[in-house]
Amino acid sequence: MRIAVLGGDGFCGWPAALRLSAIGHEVWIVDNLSRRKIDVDLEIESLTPIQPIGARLSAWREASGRNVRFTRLDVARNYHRLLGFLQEVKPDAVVHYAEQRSAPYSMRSSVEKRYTVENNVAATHNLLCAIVESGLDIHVVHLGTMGVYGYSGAGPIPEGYVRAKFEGFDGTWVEREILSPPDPGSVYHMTKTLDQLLFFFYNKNDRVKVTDLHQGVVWGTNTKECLASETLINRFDYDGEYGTVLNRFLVQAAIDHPLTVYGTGGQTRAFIHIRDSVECIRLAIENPPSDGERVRIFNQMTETHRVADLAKLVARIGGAKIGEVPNPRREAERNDLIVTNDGLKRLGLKPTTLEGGLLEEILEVARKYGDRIDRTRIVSRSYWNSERKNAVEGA
Ligand code: NAD
Ligand code: USQ
Repeated sequence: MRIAVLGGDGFCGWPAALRLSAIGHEVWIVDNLSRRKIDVDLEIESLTPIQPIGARLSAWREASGRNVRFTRLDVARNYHRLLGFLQEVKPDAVVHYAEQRSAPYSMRSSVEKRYTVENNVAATHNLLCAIVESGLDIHVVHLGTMGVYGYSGAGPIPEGYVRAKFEGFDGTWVEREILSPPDPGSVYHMTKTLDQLLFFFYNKNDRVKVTDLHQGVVWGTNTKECLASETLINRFDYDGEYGTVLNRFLVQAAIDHPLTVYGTGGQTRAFIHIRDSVECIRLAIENPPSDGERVRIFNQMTETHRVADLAKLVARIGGAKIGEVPNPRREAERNDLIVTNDGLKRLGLKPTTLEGGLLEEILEVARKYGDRIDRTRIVSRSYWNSERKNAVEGA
């Protein structure tokens, strides 16, 4: 297949682009390199020494004999270039990773809030609009988030839709299957709930084929393809704004920093290893929805864990102390989370779990690049509101 990977220079997109290329698909990466620019602005760097995109692509050519092409464009702002790209390349599928993905970054100030909404919503809308204008039959595989549902609720979280009963305009009771009610916990997560409505409309009106993958927190770093040469190494964020919880704890353990458990660590979240994340993209692309099918939604996660339990596990294997940090986020102190994830398993996903011994491997990566870690950037400086800011700074 011909596949465009929007956001293919990022943490999830880079290994996915390489895997799709390795198994014989023709791959184009589209990226505006905004994530690298944010690192410069925040004065942080990936734990791993990621190489410029040109060097990455040459190394891949050398390692695999395959060509991945690159187009630098801003999906949210360069509409006509995006349309021209689609008309020229005529991809069978577009994997859409090209959004600002950090919840803490999206809550830093009005600047980052507005950037996140403008970037993410415009990127998704431009893509849908350009597909319709091109007249091409392109399957959109979008990376959404488990956070669209909120993190608790009555019973297991379904895959996208719920059967609802509500009072209609004329007072009679109506029963209908609707998108699960959105309950975002940050400006970033809110953009993903807005994306869902865009997909709903363009699917209903223009029959655009969409698979929306509601992904949990991704952990791990490299895939088989990224390990083929050090130049192909994947991004690894550990800082307070972009690092995600399990990868952060492993880096903290590697440098003897107390693990930054927010509040009591009672938050339960859904997780997936980067290798499974990449495999899910392959499964979604190779099994597109049929003509006229509604937006297909899968929960892309393999297990749920409570933050306090993750901290205990990392403390045990990495010999770290557990710290307790006042929570900079406005979120429930404790929640339970049960998630349905049959869709991707039915397509063939074999979940990689925490018991698989992969934590040691990540600790090794963290130790190997330990001299690149800036301890001053571990603590998050993004607060959900002034009450949270005062609670953290007061402590
Ligand atoms: P990332 O920031 O590492 O990668 C995103 C890439 O998109 C970057 O290379 C960035 O430069 C690019 N980009 C952003 N806006 C763009 C635009 N307007 N035009 C062109 N390129 C643009 O993030 P990631 O961790 O790889 O996440 C990828 C996607 O997966 C995101 O949409 C995110 O919401 C979703 N996701 C990530 C996780 C996770 O734990 N990392 C979990 C669930 C969902
Ligand atoms: N947490 C800590 N200590 C830390 C960092 C985080 O206790 O040092 C807690 C947070 O309070 C939160 C949980 O760990 O309760 C998860 O936080 P996270 O930073 O790992 O993940 P989150 O902000 O939710 O965002 C990440 C990705 C995002 C994706 C989302 C999936 O950055 O792109 O959409 O995971 S989900 O969480 O399922 O919504």
